[in-house]
Amino acid sequence: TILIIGACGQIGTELTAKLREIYGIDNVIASDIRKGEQEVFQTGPFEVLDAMNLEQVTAAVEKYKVDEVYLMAALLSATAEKNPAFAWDLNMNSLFHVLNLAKENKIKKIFWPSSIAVFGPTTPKYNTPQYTVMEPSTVYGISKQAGERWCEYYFNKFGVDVRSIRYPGLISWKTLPGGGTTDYAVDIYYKAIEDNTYKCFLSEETGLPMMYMDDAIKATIGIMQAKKEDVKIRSSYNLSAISFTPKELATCIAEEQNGFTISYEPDFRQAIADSWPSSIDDSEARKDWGWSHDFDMKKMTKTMLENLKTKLAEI
Ligand code: VAH
Repeated sequence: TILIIGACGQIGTELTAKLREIYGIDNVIASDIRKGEQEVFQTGPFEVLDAMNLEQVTAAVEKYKVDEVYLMAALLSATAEKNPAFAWDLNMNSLFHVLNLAKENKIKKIFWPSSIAVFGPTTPKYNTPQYTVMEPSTVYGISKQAGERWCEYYFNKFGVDVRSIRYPGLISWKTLPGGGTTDYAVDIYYKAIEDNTYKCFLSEETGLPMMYMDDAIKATIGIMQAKKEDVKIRSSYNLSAISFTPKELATCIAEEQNGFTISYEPDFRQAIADSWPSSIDDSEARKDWGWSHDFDMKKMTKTMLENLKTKLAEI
């Protein structure tokens, strides 16, 4: 069976649905610090557990005879800046618990998400390579860089089969994101439908690597289904799909949404965004385990607006 820790988050919600589609509802156990209201959690096994509590995680692994764990619980970049100590504790202790369960052969395989946040202001900003200078300047980025080092260490020293990808900013309509810097690219679609205008908390030329959620879910399951020997990088793979600035995204939305306008009021998240790359080279993932993305900015924009119009009409 599969256990998803942090199942109620922006990625976890869609990951739960997709994994249950593939492996069957009863083979995919959702868990989070509290039960989510979304439809996907009303059917199928759900465990309320604290990802930092080893006893609770171990109990769930034993109760459901878990083989694979997707550890999706974490504080993201903006929130982590406001709670550095808690962010470090949650992001790292949850990882150690799962790595140690695998080291003790209580689970067989782990997915752990890293992020483009592992890169910092001294990293080459365009087409950032897989191997490069990484001096992350955010608490979240520091925790993800440290986590990558531990994943590679547990693979090399104890043969733990942990697999990881560096997510770019993720855009989806099913579940709101939680405390990220790239979340402007989700907010903008809601505001386009509600107000036909958006006040952006990043400046107009802030280029960032982004991806539609369906592509992120495809990559997550793709790397977990890859043959073990094909997963050659055991820190974390660069992953990329599209890169754009708020201005480019607003222009794309205005083509679908007549009269849409944007204004810019950068806040504390501007400094976080400025420390990250604008575009990523993910050729290693494409070479090693056949990664490819499906959504470009136009297709994502049409899909987001179409689905959000329906979702917001229901409220
Ligand atoms: C954040 N969406 O903004 C997350 C992600 C690359 C960005 O880590 O913190």
